[in-house]
Amino acid sequence: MNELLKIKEDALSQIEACPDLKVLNDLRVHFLGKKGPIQEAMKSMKTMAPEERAAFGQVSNEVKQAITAAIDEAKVKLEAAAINQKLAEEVIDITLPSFHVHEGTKHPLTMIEEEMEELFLGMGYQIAEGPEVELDHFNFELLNLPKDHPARDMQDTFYIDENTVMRTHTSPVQARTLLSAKGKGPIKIICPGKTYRKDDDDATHSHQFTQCEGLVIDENITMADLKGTLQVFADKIFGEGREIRFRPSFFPFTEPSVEVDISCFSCGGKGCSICKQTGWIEILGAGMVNPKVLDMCGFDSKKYQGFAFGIGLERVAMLKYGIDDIRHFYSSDLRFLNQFNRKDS
Ligand code: 2U9
Repeated sequence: MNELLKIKEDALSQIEACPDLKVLNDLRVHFLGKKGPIQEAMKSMKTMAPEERAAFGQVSNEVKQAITAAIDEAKVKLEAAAINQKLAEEVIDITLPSFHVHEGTKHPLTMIEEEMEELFLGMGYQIAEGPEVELDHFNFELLNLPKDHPARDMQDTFYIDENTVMRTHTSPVQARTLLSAKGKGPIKIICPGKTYRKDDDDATHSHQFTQCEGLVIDENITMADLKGTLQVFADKIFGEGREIRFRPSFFPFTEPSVEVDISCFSCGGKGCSICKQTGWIEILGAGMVNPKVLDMCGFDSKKYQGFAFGIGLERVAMLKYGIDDIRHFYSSDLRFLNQFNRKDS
């Protein structure tokens, strides 16, 4: 009996001093488990007289109950203490200032591209896209640039293999669109996208650059339609009141072909450093679609005419935002990119 009471005393004092739930569980296993001191003490029951055994059994049950109750009580306290400690450790000071979240911004070329898309979608155009790795057939042949054509030298080309190139312009997208229309107009598309030429990179050249070409095919399309369309473009992108002028030029895919200038948006035509004192800024190339190209792309050139234009988006962005080096667009330099953090764009 004394042994049992000693076990109880020992257990209760250890439970009271128990520092955490893990130790408490160890105590439970020790005192109430099959190999614990109570079970050990109960082995002596075998040799006891029946009355003594009954009394011993009752006391051992009371000791077990007392230890179980003490453990349950300690468990509740220790659990509460553990939660309180966790809460204290995780306390958040809501008065502290928050971290500044650095938001990404639109790339200036994306801004120009989206501005162009919005403008031309508003005039009823659709946006067409195509592969950047392109067959020679679509990039050159269908655009009136056969293999021996000297004008191929105008476009230094990255060849993947004999028949495959990195597209040198987005014109193959138009050729593909014409072919899938199977000779039936009208067609009004713009084709923005990446293009590649084997140039040495410098302030005005980049081996990878961005074009937005446009194509309109219908019956009775004239150069006046081209000029009106480009006037809307000039006003929207460079500000109301721009004048435009055509100068004769040559592209194999258009005939006649023109270089298009706009009156200088900086000096209004008087002459300044931006327009090199001429009052005019060359902005894009354009022309009436060469009937040969129409025929090769499955359109009857006696019935249909069309105009096309090609714009280098880096040039537009450089002029519009006063950027002096095309390589800035591809440097990923945050000092450059963060200047375009406009909330309205
Ligand atoms: C088809 C028919 C005609 C696309 C055209 C230009 C004129 C042009 C340059 C501008 C600056 C390229 O980025 S740049 O160097 N492009 O001047 N592009 S007409 O004419 C086409 C295209 C497809 C079927």
